[in-house]
Amino acid sequence: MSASFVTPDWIRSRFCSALSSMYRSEVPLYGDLVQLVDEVNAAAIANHEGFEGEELKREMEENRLKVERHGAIRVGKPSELYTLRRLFALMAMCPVNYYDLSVAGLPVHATAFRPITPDSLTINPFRVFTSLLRLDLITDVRVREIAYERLEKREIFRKETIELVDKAEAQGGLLSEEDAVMLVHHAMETFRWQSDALVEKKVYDELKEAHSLVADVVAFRGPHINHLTPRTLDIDAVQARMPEKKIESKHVIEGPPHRLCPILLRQTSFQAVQEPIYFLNPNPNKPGHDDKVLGFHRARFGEIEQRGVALTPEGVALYHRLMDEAERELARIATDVQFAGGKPVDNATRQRVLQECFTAFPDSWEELRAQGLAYFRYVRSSQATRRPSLMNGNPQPIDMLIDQGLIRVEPIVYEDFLPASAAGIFHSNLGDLKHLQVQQSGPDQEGFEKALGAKVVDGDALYQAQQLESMTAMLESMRTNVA
Ligand code: OOG
Ligand code: NI
Repeated sequence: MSASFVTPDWIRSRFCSALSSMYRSEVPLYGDLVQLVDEVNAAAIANHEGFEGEELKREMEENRLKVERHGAIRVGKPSELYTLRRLFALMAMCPVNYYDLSVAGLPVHATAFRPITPDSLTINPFRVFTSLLRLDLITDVRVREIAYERLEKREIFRKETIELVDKAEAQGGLLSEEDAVMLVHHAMETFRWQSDALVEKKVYDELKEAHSLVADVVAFRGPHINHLTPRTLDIDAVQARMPEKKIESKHVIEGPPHRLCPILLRQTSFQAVQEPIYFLNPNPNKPGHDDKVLGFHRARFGEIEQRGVALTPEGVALYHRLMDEAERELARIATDVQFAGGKPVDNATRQRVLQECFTAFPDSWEELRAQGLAYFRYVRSSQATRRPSLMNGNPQPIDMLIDQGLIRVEPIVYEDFLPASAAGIFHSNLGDLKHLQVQQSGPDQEGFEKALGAKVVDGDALYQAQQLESMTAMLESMRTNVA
């Protein structure tokens, strides 16, 4: 690589850090959450063992633990998604997986732009969960027309951003440091909060009546970043301590329960804050009507995540089976007049029911591996270097080499999202959705990919490849006895 170019990983790190400072100043409560997470992490790290132990120490040393893990935006039209893909590509962020959220009453489908190689993920794992509005799912014809018309006119990217994307593409996807700094600078304009709305108050109310999500996308000049998400080492502790910091937490933690061997992803957030917005004045020239029309909007929040091992399709199937079982039991409890009387079940009850159902999910690394439920990286252990003769010309089953301590097995972290959890996060921050009018016409991955201008990458294939590559490299090093 020419010395005058910076790496896409470098641009991603700079982008993530710019977003982080901007978001802290825009949503001060997010800063309070980060502080709480730091406190909880510091306490947890002292007695953290096993899976995360070594990695954590390394991250502490390299000061990577505090780097945000993801954020989210929602865009309104295909061309916006298309340009985002080109922009994120310069940061080595590829669209991974297709998420259909219409099943949860949300008129959007989504992907997550993220680094896909282990090295890139280690340097900076920042991802952006990106949703595209599906106006075809909105039943109200008038609302649909207003939305098309307003979105048609808006331009969420600065001309300088587009010019730099064009320039990078002409240079094989690379930029000089000076250009990369300017790219991040101009791109921030797309992600920041813009309180001057794109619509009049009457239109906003109409959009919101159809679906709060439509108002959040269509009424604004840009797809304001709606949350950032640091990593916590103890999500249960952060959830429990939010009230102490005067942070109004989401009702329940999403995802699987606490386990010895964490799987997939657990998430929670705080309730979106109310922010002032200024609507277009419908009568700008009329004397006495030139003031801005003040209103309020809730969209932006703070979230935390705790990740575990990536599951194989068999593991994912078992996860869904047990989650369904737990949801049925929780629904039963919620309708039990004596217990909850139709009110949502509290987090403690939810976690207890999940714990009970998940006793059927093996909770040791050995079992998860033996039953093919999770993905692992195979690494040659230091013992293998000392006892090379065991392998010389005499291949042995991998399980035996693991038992003999010649191979170490490390869980591969889940880097993607869970549609049901994402839907829970959306709902918690959109307020009361009693006017749900979303048509159920199923997923539209083809339509999404057309807008994106590319196919989404299959997350599962990435984990599978990582496991296989580690195994091949390890066996090869054993065979040739090159450490
Ligand atoms: C995205 C919600 C999904 C997650 O972590 O699952 C998400 C949104 O509210 O726009 O970020
Ligand atoms: Ni999120």
